Amino acid sequence: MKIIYLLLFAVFMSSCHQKPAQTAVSTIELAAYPVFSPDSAYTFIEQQVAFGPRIPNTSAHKKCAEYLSGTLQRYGATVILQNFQARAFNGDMLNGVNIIGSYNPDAPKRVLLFAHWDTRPWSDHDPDPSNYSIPVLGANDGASGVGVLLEVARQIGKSSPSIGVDIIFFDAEDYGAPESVASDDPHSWCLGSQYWGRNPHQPGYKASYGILLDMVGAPGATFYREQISEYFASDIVNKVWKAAHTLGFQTYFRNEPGGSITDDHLYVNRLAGIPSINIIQYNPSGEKGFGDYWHTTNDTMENVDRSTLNAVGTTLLYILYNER
Ligand code: AHN
Ligand code: ZN
Repeated sequence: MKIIYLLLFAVFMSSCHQKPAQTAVSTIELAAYPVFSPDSAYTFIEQQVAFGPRIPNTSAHKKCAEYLSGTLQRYGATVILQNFQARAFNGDMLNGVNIIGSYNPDAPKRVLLFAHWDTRPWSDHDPDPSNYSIPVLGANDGASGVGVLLEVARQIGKSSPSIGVDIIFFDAEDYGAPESVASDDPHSWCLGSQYWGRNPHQPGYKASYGILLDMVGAPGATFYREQISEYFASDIVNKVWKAAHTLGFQTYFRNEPGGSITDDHLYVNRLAGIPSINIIQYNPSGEKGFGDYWHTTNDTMENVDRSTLNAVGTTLLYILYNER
């Protein structure tokens, strides 16, 4: 009886849901999961970039925050805005906002998905040094992770997985000290996640695990097993890379060690104690580890690829809808 129901469910859902080619027996074990739309994710990235650079204390930043919280709300999330102030390495006082959207708020088992939404005020890795003072547009560095998560939110809003999901867009990740600054402090980055780690939006907030997306939009991006992720949450790295390979995305997800990258997941691990990983474009043997356009004036829409967005987004949906 139960089996028949599940098989009928599978046939019924097949019009709008993906299912891997499987036998009837494993059909019963694998949940249907929504089809990720890379076009939709791409549009969410375009809409962020259209505001211009999203630098704390600017009007584009404020408008984009409203766009992000409004979009999460429109897709059925319960939204909390966490305003904070943080002092940057150069003395600037930043007015930041972490944007938090929750689904199934009462479900005990939760997965946390996160990305940074701010963009870097300086193109300090531009090949032309005279571009240093130009802000990064952040199509890849910032908007891509958020765009994939907005599309995940849109899908959850239509039909939720059985677990709870929290999505956090962290602010002030990319205001860190350039390498040229003597006090090149790793803690000068990730100010929003550091604030949230010390002041969670709910006291004692916990999730089973967390996944950070950072720079998930470049054509031909490679995601290696990042070392901070490996240290705190190797089982989650295994789970995600195994899912990606099952889905055929092994050209993106490389089963080899990557670099150790200070990023928002470090503080979610250390301060909030939630085992978290980073899916980040970083090639440990490449001359430019984060890609040619990282922290340059060329981090623009022309260098965002729907296939990369699709590999990451489809992998996330597959994982969320197979959790019990
Ligand atoms: C450092 O460069 C120390 N971490 C990289 C974090 C980052 C910056 N992600 C995007 N932009
Ligand atoms: Zn950056």
